[in-house]
Amino acid sequence: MCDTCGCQLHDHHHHDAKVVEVNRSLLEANQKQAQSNRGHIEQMGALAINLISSPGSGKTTLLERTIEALKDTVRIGVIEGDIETERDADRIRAKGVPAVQLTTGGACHLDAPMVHGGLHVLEHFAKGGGYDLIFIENVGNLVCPATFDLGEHRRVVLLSTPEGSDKPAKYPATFRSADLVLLTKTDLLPYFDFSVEEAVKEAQMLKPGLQILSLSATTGEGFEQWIEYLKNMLKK
Ligand SMILES: Nc1nc2c(ncn2[C@@H]2O[C@H](COP(=O)(O)OP(=O)(O)OP(=O)(O)O)[C@@H](O)[C@H]2O)c(=O)[nH]1
Ligand SMILES: [Mg+2]
Repeated sequence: MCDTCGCQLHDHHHHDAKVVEVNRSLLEANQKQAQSNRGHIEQMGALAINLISSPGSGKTTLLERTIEALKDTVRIGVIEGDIETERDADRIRAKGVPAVQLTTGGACHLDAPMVHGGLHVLEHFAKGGGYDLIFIENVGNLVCPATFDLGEHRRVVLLSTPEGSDKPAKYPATFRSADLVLLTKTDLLPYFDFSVEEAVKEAQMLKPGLQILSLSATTGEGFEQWIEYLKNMLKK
């Protein structure tokens, strides 16, 4: 494993058994904290979604439109992960929803201890009685976030049409770990060679039965299925 982020590397990178040992215990500690985060979130009366994708696939834009659609009926809180800047949290706050910005200062993913800190800050900003749904937008990266449980209840992976429909098989750990895949920016389908059929086939080859929805956060095409997914999740 990579000793900065814990991602899977080939064995020849690390002959040192100690490195492997340290990474294993890091991941075990992360898993423990993630489990505790899940309990914490449930105590808050909420469920959490971890959003993962490459930089720019549309995670924050998805959240902006989701907030517009749900904010009168669902109490939403957002934890934003980025290497630097407060930009994404500012975009969420502009929609009238509490947002905490976590900056990793270089790390390519969020981990459970960071999210733990974020949850405490989010609790502090709760307006009238807390949250129903907490979104955790991970650092834009299709590799590193896969290994780190943050304490979410659902993991949603986005793949946007300009990125190419061959990506699921190239980033298998991320797509295999998804509960739902969103094929985003469908309004751009006429301009790219993205094949929805290929993307669906590749993702479902990695994880049989994986649920996949297509949408555009710009035009709103397909958005109602996503909103339906969230409403069903909150019902259970
Ligand atoms: N055409 C089109 N553009 C979109 C859509 N969704 C997002 N975008 C654009 O894509 C760009 C990146 O969107 P963001 O929402 O910032 O992407 P992100 O995944 O949050 O990016 P990072 O947080 O940097 O990883 C912006 O210019 C958006 O306006 C969409 O459905 N259609
Ligand atoms: Mg973003």
